[in-house]
Amino acid sequence: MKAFMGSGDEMSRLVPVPVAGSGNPCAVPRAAPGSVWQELQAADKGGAVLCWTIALVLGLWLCGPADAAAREPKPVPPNVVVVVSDDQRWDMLGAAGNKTIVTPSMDRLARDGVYFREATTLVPQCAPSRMTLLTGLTIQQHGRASNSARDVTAPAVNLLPMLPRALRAAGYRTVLVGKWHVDFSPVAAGFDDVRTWMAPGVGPYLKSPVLVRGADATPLPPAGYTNEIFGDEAVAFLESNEAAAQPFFLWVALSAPHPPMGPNPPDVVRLYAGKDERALWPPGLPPDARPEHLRDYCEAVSVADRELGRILDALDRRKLAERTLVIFLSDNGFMLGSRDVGPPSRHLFQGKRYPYEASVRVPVIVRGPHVGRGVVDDHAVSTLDLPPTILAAAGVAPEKRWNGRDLGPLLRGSSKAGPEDALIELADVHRPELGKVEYRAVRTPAHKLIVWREAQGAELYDLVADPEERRNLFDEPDAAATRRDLARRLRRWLEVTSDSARQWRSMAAILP
Ligand SMILES: [Ca+2]
Repeated sequence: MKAFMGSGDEMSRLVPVPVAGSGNPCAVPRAAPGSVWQELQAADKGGAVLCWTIALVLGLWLCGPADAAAREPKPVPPNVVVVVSDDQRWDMLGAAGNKTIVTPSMDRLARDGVYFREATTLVPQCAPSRMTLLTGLTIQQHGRASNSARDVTAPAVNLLPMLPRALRAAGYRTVLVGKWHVDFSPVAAGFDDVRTWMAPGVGPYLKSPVLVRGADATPLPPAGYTNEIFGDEAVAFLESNEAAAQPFFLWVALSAPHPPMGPNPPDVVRLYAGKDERALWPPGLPPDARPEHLRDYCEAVSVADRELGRILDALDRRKLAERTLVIFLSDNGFMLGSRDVGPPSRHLFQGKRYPYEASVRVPVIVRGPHVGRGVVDDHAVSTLDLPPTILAAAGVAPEKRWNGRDLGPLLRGSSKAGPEDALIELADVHRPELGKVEYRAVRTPAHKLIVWREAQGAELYDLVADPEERRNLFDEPDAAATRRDLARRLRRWLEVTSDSARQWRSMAAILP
């Protein structure tokens, strides 16, 4: 499948507009280094920038240079809304070709933005994945290698880069709603407006006793559907005067479709009532999988979709959509009973943690100003790329220690080149009852190389010919060139991230 990139027509619509309150003819948008504005101005010298240059010359002539400088408005950076669903597989999405799942809002976002069809999470587990989204770092860099692992040698929170903190320093109002699941307070991460949230990684879907409010985590009385309450909070913020007063970063972390997957509102339950269980199977789930609670899972995905839809509607109603970057993603996928991994306990049988497609591929969709519309992109995009992408869109220089890639040129269609491979990793070794799961993997849209720490072995898959990853090609002579290429890519990731996995015995036997 070939990527479809933004057309020239789309780019021609990307004309800088005067910022609010800039009726002054002396006013010229000022581009921050490396910002969207700067690139647009560079790319569009014959159009809007020329108009503004003429206005500037006239303005300087009319007002005088000192007056012009004094009145020069700052460009308004885009608002940023990040909506995170929880444990949503890549194929539990209409835009991914799933004809049964009801996800009109996610599909609408894909139609109006860029859908990264080959996106993967850096780390397929809730807490470390969220740490990566917040810090822009790999698991060894931020110290949260799994849900249960807290590296005591990890840097203190205030020494870690934090996306909300960087945006707050750039003048953003930073607003948290929803599931948190990391060890420190949202305030320490840089959120200055902490609304309804839940500290643990899991909680009831109805009348939850673990919802709290504010930086001091004031307990809320159990009431209503958890994800509706999160949606209510997000919409209330968007409807408030605060949302219009300054650029904002709104992080909405839904708890759906993570177990317990229900109970769900009756109108959502009706979406799948009477449908044959087999009809609910997502396209990537192999025929020999043994999914449990598939109907609940479908409902819970639609619950997440509905809250996303309410947020998109609120942006439209408040006329904020034109200047808001919306990023929708899931923190990790879900095995959903495939591969028979682990002992057949329900938790592990259903779970994530593993470096296989069901667990690591996630929906990632971006919509916003200057972003292409209806674009399906097949680059090897990672959740690790989102923090630098967001900061660059805000006109803020990304952290030097970040290894994620700015997806801005891909989003704007100004470059057809993009990430060719993605790192995938986990070190979940602190729960002996679940077995040690520790690996590094590198994935291109065509192949994946997995190196396990304990098993002294490796797996190599052709994801195009064998999307269910059933035939390990690692020892196949015909796959030698592919194996070398993937090993070279993995070595590069381990080097640039200073990963001690380079010293694993299993790794040393494989790396070039
Ligand atoms: Ca999760």
